[in-house]
Amino acid sequence: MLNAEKVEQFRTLGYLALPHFFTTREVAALQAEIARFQREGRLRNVATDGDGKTHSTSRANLQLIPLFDKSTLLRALPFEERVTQAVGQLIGEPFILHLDQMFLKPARQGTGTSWHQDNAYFKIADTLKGTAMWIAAHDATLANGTLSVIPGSFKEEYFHGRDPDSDHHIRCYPPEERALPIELAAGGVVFFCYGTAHCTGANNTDRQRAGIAFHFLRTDHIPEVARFQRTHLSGPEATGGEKEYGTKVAGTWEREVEQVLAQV
Ligand SMILES: O=C(O)CCC(=O)C(=O)O
Repeated sequence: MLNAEKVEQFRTLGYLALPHFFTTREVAALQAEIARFQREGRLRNVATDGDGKTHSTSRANLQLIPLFDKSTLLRALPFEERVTQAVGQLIGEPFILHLDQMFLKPARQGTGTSWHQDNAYFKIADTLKGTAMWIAAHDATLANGTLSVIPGSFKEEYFHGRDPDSDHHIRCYPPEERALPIELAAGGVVFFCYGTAHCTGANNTDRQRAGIAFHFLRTDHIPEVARFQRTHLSGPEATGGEKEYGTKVAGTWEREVEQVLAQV
């Protein structure tokens, strides 16, 4: 359970960092799945050379979206009680899993995801009713381009245009002097609401770094037009994944972790 102070921080500043949210074993399982995705050639470089079209050969921002259909481990993660409890406290119940994705920054060549507010995509009425949970799958530092947020920026709406450094993203130019980089050991998470401006930076180190992001949205804020996933995680429509995936997913996280680790 999050204490009142933490919930209050999310509501007033639009973000909350929780170090050591996942255990060392859980992190090892996440890293093993990332390695499998890489072996299977599933990641796609979305970085472009300044025209929003030409894929860069010198810089890489490797994206994989969605995740639920490629990994039973990652499909189980958002159902985990630690996650649903925290999300419920931060944005209120009931809520859905809105989308899941991963960004990997290769050593030296890794480039960041530019500044944006997720609500520039989702356009929900109250940006505190949706949150990302960004997981540091590896130690995330200033040197390898960890996540930065602009505290309080959910109260402002920045203009977004096409990002010339990505083949499909949009970006904004917020007041960067207010940026707060968040360094976290692997397994730490940052919750940030749909209005919080955020970005990641270049990876200037000799080791790759990945972030895995799940987005959660209160059901009373689901947009009219059907977009992305809609897996009910709490409330009367939640079936533990049976309705969406045809099998009970809730409660399988620990087993999934052990299964992945047994194969390493
Ligand atoms: O990890 C990244 O590079 C960007 C993540 C992000 O922008 C998001 O989850 O909304």
